[in-house]
Amino acid sequence: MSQQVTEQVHGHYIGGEWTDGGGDGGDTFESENPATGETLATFQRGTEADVDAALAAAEDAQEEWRSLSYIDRAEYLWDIYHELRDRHEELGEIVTKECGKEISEGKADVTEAWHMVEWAAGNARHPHGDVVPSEVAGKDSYMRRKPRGVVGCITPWNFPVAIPFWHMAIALVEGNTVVWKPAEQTPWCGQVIAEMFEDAGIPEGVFNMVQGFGDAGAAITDDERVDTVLFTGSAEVGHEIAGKVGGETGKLAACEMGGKNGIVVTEAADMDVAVHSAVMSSFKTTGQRCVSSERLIVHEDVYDEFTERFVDIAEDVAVGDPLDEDTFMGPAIEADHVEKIRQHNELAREEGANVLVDRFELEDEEIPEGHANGHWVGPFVYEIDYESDLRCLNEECFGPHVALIEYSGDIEDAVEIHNDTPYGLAGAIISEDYRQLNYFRDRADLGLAYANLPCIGAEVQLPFGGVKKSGNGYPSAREAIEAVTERTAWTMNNSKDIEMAQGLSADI
Ligand code: UN1
Repeated sequence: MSQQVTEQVHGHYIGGEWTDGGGDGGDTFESENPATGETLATFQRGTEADVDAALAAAEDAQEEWRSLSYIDRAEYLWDIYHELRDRHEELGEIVTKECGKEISEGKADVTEAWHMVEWAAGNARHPHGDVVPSEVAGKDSYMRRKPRGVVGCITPWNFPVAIPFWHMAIALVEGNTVVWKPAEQTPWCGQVIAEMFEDAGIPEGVFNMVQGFGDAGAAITDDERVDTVLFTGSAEVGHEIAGKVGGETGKLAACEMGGKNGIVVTEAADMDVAVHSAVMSSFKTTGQRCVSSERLIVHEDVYDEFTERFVDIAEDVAVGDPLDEDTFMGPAIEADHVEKIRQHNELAREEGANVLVDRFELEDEEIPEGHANGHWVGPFVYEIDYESDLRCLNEECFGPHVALIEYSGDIEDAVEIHNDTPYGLAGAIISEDYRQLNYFRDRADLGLAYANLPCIGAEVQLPFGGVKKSGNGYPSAREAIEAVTERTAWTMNNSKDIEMAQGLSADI
């Protein structure tokens, strides 16, 4: 399926075949362009039976796939790498049309996807274990990896191309087979990715894609044939998944799930860097990254200057057609999400916010022609006196909703406020004082810490995950390997004698 919008109902990709989309009279759902409200395409809604068939196919394909060499498995991914690069512009536009991110972000999503594929496939030619010394001279010990088996991948709409590859490129190169459910808001991207696997000739059953909603996702994560779940999305769903794995199930999960990310601007900050970083972090992707910042914690000495400059930009920042290169913020993903953002804005007011910018409802003239049905929201900026239990400072909005908090005292005081949320994913410090930077690095509760930068835009070769409510494992890059492989400690005797470690007697 290319850029063409068709009447056809698109199916699932299971066991190397496309299901007859809609042909069996099953439920369907539509993908919508959030900037215009128009329907992009229609998809079959996955049922438990579809998930069952996909898991059966993934199980059947396991033995043959894991028997290939790493390098042979990676070859299929290299084909996809080239396709992602060759179709960069076209795919970037599809991302933008389906999830509403402005076009440079749509393209960056595709770039991030091929970076991950490059990392995972390239990794096939790197060492995959450790040689470990033994206490006994005649023994050799190695740490070897083997695939866990079937990996279930559940991915969000906000990075509809990159995040599926965070999960799947690594799971597949490591020898697992995959059942994937794309987000229900971005099935078109799911369709295109599945076509890429088909074009690459991946053996049947190795990669399976079932379209659908949370019920299809739960059918994947609950099934005992799934050995590892890789999940990126909301804390609510992530914790439900994390609660169901482990223990007797023997199932593993690596989940990454949201944040209430903070940027600390100290009295030693460069104001240009501070304002620029905060604007990028709070409003890029219309605040809909799990790493977006919703709290700006600013020292009293620079608070007025920072606030004035930040507010000026928030008043002015271009919200509009995401396909237009001059746009900074596209729409929110869907009508329900606009409502959720409205409720967060209201909550802040109820809790005593002094609202400095309220562009929640755009002026008519701000809405581009032909886009009246888009899900528009603009920046909402407020200042509030810090109190630990304010819900607006603890609950993630996932929108262009940002609190300014003035602090006095030292970096310790700023970090105390920074850490006072249930989350801990990403954050930044803006300061020219290296002691403050290092203190933040070591004491801020987060997985992705930035100095003098926005807190968005992580590169794929870094661990991506958080602490507290934000994280449970790292479903990306090197750390994801831990979730999709078993380790075998392999010890070999090079002599004819049995000699034991720990001084254990071998006499019989
Ligand atoms: C997300 O926010 O949901 O670090 C993922 C970033 C991107 C990934 C974001 N590489 O902003």
